[in-house]
Amino acid sequence: MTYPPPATAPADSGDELVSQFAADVRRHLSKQPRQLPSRYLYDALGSSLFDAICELPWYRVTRAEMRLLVRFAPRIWSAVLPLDRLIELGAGDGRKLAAFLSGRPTGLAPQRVDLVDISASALESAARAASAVDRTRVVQHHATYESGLQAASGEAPRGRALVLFLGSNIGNFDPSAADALLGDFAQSLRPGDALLLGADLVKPEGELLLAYDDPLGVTAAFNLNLLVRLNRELGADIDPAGFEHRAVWNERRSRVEMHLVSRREQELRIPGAGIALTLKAGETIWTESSYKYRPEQIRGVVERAGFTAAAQWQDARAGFALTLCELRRPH
Ligand code: AVJ
Repeated sequence: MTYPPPATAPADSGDELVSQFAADVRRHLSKQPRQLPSRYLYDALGSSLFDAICELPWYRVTRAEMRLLVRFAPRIWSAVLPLDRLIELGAGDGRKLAAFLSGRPTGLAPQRVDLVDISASALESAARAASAVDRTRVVQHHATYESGLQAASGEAPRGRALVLFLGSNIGNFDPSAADALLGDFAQSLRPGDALLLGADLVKPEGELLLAYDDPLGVTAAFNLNLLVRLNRELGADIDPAGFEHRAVWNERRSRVEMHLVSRREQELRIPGAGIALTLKAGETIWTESSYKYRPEQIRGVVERAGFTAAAQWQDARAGFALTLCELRRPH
């Protein structure tokens, strides 16, 4: 059941991102199957839990990408120099940015680093990592990828820019949304600008399930925390113990899905979003998709958006690829 939003907005609705949260929760929880957008997993606790996930032996994305960045940073820098702007979308804790920056030729630094993240706590730590670079101005954008990139790329200096879109963050977008997102990047950039894209590759199901349903339960906590956030920010009263974390490999769609499974029939009242709904026992809320790519599919998605894939490096052990792209001239 859906009824109009409350006349009195939630306490912290001065923040535009909070009312966006309410609107998204209302819309996505009313869908069938029920959903919640994965970007809301990253409140302060969610960001910390994600950082913990990156330390788990079963979640190899971050370490694989780090190895590639350390190894190939000098080559990437020499391909993109001279560079005025470095823009990172979804900067996270800033460790990858720091590794990439420390691989640059001595004495050379972009004039400006722009960090875009929907997590305020992640932005703070990424900004600390970037501030170690002398004479570089660090600008933070507490925003979504698209609006953050648009804000960042509109500002001076406007020489060549490199966008970092790492961590397989692209995996959260379904194929048409990934095309639209990269098309959006192309719109905000200019010919000659570069994009470094990190994407997790298809691998055996057993490995994928351990990565998304780890034996320590950290990923379960990360997923269940979304319910805790509904309680805190939208005045809900949900018992997280009434739900179970579930990860499934959807082979046909090439994605790992995370779901929250209701352990019993229960009513969810979310006053800040103006909704109340009844979940059946076993009914799920779909909270995330992590698409896994084949190397040639990565090249396909960037090429369709107007980029040329100039180089691709793979970590065969963990199944991860970094692809360096350049925006083509329109013809
Ligand atoms: C940060 C979106 C790339 O999908 O692998 C980790 C998030 N979810 N474990 C991913 C995540 C569950 C992660 N991304």
